[in-house]
Order: sequence, then C-alpha cells, then structure tokens
Amino acid sequence: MRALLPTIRETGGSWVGWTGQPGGVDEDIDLDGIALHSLALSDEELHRYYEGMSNDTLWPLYHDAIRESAYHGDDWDAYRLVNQRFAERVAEIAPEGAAVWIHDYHLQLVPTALRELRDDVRIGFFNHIPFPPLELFRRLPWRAEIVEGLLGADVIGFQRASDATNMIAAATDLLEGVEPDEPVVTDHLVGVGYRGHRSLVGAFPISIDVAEIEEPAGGRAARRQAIDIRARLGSPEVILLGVDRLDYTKGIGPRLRAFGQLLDDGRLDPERHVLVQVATPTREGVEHYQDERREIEQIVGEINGRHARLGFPVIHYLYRTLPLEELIPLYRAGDVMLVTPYRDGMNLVAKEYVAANADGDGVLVLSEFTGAADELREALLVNPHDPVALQDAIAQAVEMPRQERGERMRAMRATIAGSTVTDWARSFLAVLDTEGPAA
Ligand code: GDG
Repeated sequence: MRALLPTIRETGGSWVGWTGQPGGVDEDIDLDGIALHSLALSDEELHRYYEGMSNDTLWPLYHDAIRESAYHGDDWDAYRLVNQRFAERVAEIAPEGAAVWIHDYHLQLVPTALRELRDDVRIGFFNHIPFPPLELFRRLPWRAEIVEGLLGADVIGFQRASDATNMIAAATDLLEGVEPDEPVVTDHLVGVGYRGHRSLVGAFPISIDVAEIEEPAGGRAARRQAIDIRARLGSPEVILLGVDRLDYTKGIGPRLRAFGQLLDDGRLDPERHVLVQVATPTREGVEHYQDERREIEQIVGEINGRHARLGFPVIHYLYRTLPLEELIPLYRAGDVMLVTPYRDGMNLVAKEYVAANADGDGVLVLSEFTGAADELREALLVNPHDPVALQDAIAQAVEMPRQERGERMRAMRATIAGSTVTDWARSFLAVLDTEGPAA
C-alpha cells in the first residue's frame, strides 16, 4: 500500500496500522511527513488474529476454498478483539467529519464497530481480495457477523463487480432486513439499506503506479541490465518469468508442471527456453504455506533434474524478495510472463509487467480467475485448472509472431495507461465524499 502514500500526503491524512513486528506498544510517529498511528499486536494476537483467522480461515475461503479453512473459536475471538481495537484507535484520532478508509479482509468488523463509536465520520471499506460466492461464504461460522461488520461502511468497494454481487447476495441471505436497491446487479454501485443506514457497494478495480515502473523500465540502465540477465541465463531465445508471493492461490505449481511437460514432450527446448521464478517468502508461520513451499521446491528440483545441463538450470528459482531495482529489469528481460493464479482479487504483477514492457514485445499469459483478466483482454487468457490448456497457452506464447505480440501488448498498455493507483484512490474517495453523515 506504499502506492497510497502520495494520496495520504496530498489529503493531509493519517495512517493507522500494525507495526509489522510482534509486541511493542501503540505509538504515534512521523513517517516521511505522514502521521502514523501504530497498533501493537502480541505474539498470541498475531498467531490467532493474523495467521489464524485472517490467513488460515478467511484467505483460503475467499479464494474459492482451494485449501481447507481452519475454523477456531479462539481465532475468531482474537479477530473481533483486534478489529475493535482498530476501531477504537481510529475513533481516538479521526478529526470531526473525517473520511476513514479501511483496507482489506483483516478488518471487516471495523466499519460497524467504528460507526458505533463515531457517527460523524464517513467510512469506506475496500477488499483487496475476492468476496466468495454465497455457497462458499455460508461455510463460515461467523458469516452473519462479517457482513454486518461490513455494512457499517458508507462505501464498500471490491475489485470486480462479481465480488460486489457476491457480498450483496450474502448480506441479503444472512441478515434480516437487508434491502438492496433494484436492480441488484449493475456495473458499478448498488445501494444496500440495513438498520436505517445505506451503504453503496461496487467495483473499484485497483491499478498500479504506472510511472514508477514505466520510467525506469524504459531507461538505458534497465535495458543494459536486461541484456546482462539474458547473458547470465545462457543467452536463451525465450525467458519465461513468474513473480509471485509464494502463495498456493498463485498457481505456481501448475505453471511449473506445464513448463516441465512441454520440455518432456520436446515442445520446448532446454537450450532455448528457460524459466525464472521469483517466489517471495510470505506467511511462513502458516502450515499451508510451508506445504506449498516444499511442493514448489520439489517440482523445481524434479524438472531441473530431468532437463538441466551442467551450469544451466532450466528453472532459475529465487526464494526471496528482490529490490524493485532488480525486479524491473527482470520484467524487461522476460519474454513471456506467466501469471496463473487459481484465484486473485486483481494481480498487480500482470499490470506491472505490461507497464515495464517499454519495447511492447512481451507476451502475458494470464489466468481467467484474476481481476486483471477483466481488463487485460488481449493477454493469452487461460484456465490454470486445465493442464493441457496451460501447456498450449505457454507454447502459443513462446511461438507468437512478433506482429501479434506487438498488437496485443500495445492494446494492454493503452488500458493500463488510462488509470493509475492515484486515480483509483481518488475515484473511491470521491464517492465516499458524497456519502455518509458528513455529506
Ligand atoms: C493482494 C491481492 C491484489 C512480488 N515479489 C516481489 C515484489 N512483489 C510485489 C509485486 C506486486 C505485489 O508484490 C504483489 O501484488 P499482487 O497483486 O500480485 O498480489 P498480492 O500480494 O496477493 O496482493 C491481489 C493486491 O492485493 C492489490 O489490491 O491485486 O489480488 O491478493 O506489486 O511487484 N516486489 C519486490 N520484490 C519482489 O521480489 N520489490
């Protein structure tokens, strides 16, 4: 959420958030001219609220339940308590009539908790991840409390219209007296009334700071670094690239297997085609993530075992977070970008790759199950659950004629150039400005 800092600075706003480290005390500090009000979480709270309820219950459930969620009452209690503390911290510091913008699934109870403490503020909520269909959401033992928590907001934003539709369906089904305006399904905003308060619910697809990527990527230094990367990889004809948090939602396994199968079948050639996979460490305390890491590393080992030559692996696997200065030349060097999540709210990597493609020559293979697929229609859209379709999409990307590559990339670059993350924040805050008690 670094990308939001300019908007906060511009509006003279404050930031309330967790310190990022266990323990400590609540503090008020200055972060590059922004007032940062930190909230301390104990080891136990981190374990139950963050690793447990947020990342072992809600995260898998909200991503099509592709891993089993854990449902523990103690984790839910911690979630409620921490959400209440966030609401109290905001209530303490928010000026009269302020606009408060709450982010993501960790804080779904804050809107209503805050409304109960401060009825003068305007409350916005944005979910960065999908909102699941009712049939999945109903599994959650605390499903009614969650939608009730959200409905305290004046504006509730999602990445895609279908997420908004799912949330409205859940609220209508699970709570007595929820009344969506008719028609329920529109392409932008729907009013939902509950207990005398009306929320506007709709899609606000997030974007990236295009200039932050595009400018350095278009420069000579990045170009030189991209040439150097290719040489260090053994000067392959085609560099395939994956950049993801090492998360089981990202579909890293099926992508690597498809690459391996293409090598096995002789449709790709280890001397001409190499894959670089950057896998950023994430949520290492959660068991599903430890399992996922073991699985990915085993697949990498198996494929390299079969196809590497001395000094030349076919998969270059980096389990670390690269500085942005290294990531940008890698985007530039990648001829084929593989973004194959089973489910993803948006996926910024897809948009960053397009922004970095200064010469307009790269190919994006993109899962249909990402929010980005709603916008980047000229990518090679693929179903990551279908191994044959994945193999065919990768082969098609590798073989795509230059002219077609250029046409598709130009169209995608025009799409992302039209809206940056600042426009996104402004459009959300503009709706919030016209809603709520202070309007
Ligand atoms: C959530 C939603 C939604 C990754 N590796 C490195 C690195 N990254 C950066 C990328 C990109 C970001 O992390 C990842 O963003 P994504 O959108 O791909 O995915 P999530 O982390 O799951 O984000 C997602 C997003 O929120 C925003 O609303 O799009 O759907 O799940 O910016 O560049 N950055 C650096 N080194 C790395 O190694 N510097």
